[in-house]
Amino acid sequence: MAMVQMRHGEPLNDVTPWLKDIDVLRWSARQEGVLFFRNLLDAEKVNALRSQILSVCDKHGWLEKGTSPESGIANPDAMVVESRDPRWMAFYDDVQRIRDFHALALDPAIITVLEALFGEAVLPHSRNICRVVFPDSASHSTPPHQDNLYIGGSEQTWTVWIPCGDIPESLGGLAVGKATHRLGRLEDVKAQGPGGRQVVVDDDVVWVHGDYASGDAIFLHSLTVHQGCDNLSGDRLRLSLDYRYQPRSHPVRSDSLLPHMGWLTWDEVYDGWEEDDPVRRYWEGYELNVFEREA
Ligand SMILES: O=C(O)CCC(=O)C(=O)O
Repeated sequence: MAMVQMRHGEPLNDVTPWLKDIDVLRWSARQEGVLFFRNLLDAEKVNALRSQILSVCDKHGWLEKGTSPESGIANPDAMVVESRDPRWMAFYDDVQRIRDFHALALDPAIITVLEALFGEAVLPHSRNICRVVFPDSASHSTPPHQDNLYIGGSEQTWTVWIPCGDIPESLGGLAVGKATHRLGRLEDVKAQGPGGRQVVVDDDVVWVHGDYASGDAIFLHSLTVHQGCDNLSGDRLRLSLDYRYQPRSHPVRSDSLLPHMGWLTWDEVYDGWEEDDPVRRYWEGYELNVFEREA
């Protein structure tokens, strides 16, 4: 569905200085359910991953011929949306095989923030997500939702959403409903777009949004409502990443440790990687309380 209208907005507030005062960081996390960090990650590293994902886009014919791949200009004849469309599935399997896509989820800059927030060791879920949004696909923008619906397990799970390249507002970043985690689990209904469900939100929600740059990261509680903004750029692909984390001592649902979508096994994802790559199955060395999803 196209994004819901945002009557009240607030700009992205960089909380990097609060890393020096963990009590303030935790207080803000509890109050607002969202933490935005400008330039938390090495922008060059994020851009290098962006280039790899764009190469996959190019391989699948999604980039306009004769343009620089870095600019991410979409092939106007190739609008594909996230779904079971075989074109999307073939593309997404190739993205899941990118080693640096999984490695970025383990970046020490992210883990350090979350260790401080949780006050204990972190379990990065390995079900890492990449989203590629075509221009003129507003009817399929990610509807407002709470990630807990999809993740289950600990409500103390946080998502880190990362723009993969600069995402000015016109390209459609992420809008986050401030303090909406305090509303608890909201009713959800069927909707178009990734996830296929949306929560019903009041008009008085204050949406935090703005221009994102490569290297930025926004952290949100698993009950914080958020939505993808429409890509109104006219011609560019919007690339972003969603990684999830929880306190390691909390129960984790088994599918949080499987490749996103379940179209590939880990052995298929890891095909061609170094045998001793520490990114492979890193969670298997942890003592975890894993439970199965109810049928
Ligand atoms: O990038 C987007 O459009 C939204 C992604 C998202 O909200 C999610 O994966 O939970």
